[in-house]
Amino acid sequence: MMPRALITGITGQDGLYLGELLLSKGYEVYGLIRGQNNPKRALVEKTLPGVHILTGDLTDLSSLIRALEAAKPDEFYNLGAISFVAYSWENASLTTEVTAKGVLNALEAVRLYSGDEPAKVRFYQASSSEMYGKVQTVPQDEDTLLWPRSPYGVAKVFGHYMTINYRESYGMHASSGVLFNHESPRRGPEFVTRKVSQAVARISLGLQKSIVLGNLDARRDWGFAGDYVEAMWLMLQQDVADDYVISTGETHSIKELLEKAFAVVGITDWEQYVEQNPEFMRPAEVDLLIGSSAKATKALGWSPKVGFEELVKMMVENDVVEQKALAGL
Ligand code: NDP
Ligand code: GDR
Repeated sequence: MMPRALITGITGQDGLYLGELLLSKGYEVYGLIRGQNNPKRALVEKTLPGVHILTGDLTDLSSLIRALEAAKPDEFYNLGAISFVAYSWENASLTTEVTAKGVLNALEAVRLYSGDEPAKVRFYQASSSEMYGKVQTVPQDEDTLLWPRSPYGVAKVFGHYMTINYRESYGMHASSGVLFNHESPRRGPEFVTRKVSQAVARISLGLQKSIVLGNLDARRDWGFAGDYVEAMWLMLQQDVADDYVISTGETHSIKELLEKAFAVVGITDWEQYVEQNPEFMRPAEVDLLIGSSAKATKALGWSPKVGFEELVKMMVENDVVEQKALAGL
């Protein structure tokens, strides 16, 4: 029998990579899409041939139960969220409904669907390094104190502990991946890596003069999304559910990101193309993220394959091709 998986957030960066991974492993893949006429549906169907689309929303418990009844999954990957940290201050209540309470709805739907077999559906929760916020130790691992700094981070902490609580209360096979930033050519353009790779491509083609950013000193542990979805899958293949940090163990500032990205198109004096505007500064910043994935390496045999420079090169080169085509060059 083919294994079956249900993915929320399938239209997002990780949903597409995870869908590809699971299809390549012979899974029957079901994806939850929200909205009456989601513009990304065509992209999902093109990228994931054979995927089954179900409609529903994390804020609507009954839609999740119906999706479970239709998909009858062995594995449930909860990737859906309002995921843009900056937006979460402007829409804190909505972020809480989706990114926090949505996790409770997903867990509750799986619990109700599973009846007297609590571990029937293996559950993955997309937790985040944003939960560390005002970091207390370096590097951050599974035991580091959580001190979130944004409504998004607070919502993720709720989802994280609720996942642990359902595992401990009901015996569900529920795992959390505490994933550090991961990027790709599929990353949304609002996130800093893609904003930079698109701007660098356009500047090199003479289509744009400069890029306007916020804090250039923040440091992130950036990996490749394609590597990170492998870790999600590995977590659900374990006999016992657990929580794992997934990271590269390297940290780089936004300035270093700019330097490497401009270097891909042969520009070394990158400072002259960069402006700063308070509009892109956050009310509270996460200054330094660097993770330790020693537990995942030991227990799951996982380690990242793509390094920082290779990732930046992949994204800039992709955007040069994409921006050229868009501009008809
Ligand atoms: P994206 O922002 O690319 O995708 C988010 C997905 O959530 C989209 O498919 C979106 O659908 C869906 N979604 C939004 N609101 C709802 C809702 N009300 N009901 C159902 N689905 C909804 O995120 P990523 O792919 O980058 O990340 C995947 C998950 O991992 C997220 O939970 C994110 O918070 C978390 N995460 C991401 C990290 C990263 O660096 N990428 C690091 C750590 C955690 P739609 O297209 O309709 O908007
Ligand atoms: P982050 O990613 O908040 O870490 O959350 P983002 O790329 O938005 O910001 C990273 C850092 O860059 C600084 N920055 C800017 N960021 C954006 N978006 N735009 C700018 O113009 C800009 N200038 C500077 C930010 O201040 C920040 O320090 C991502 C999301 O995918 C979350 O969902 C996920 O949980 C975490 O990664 C891990």
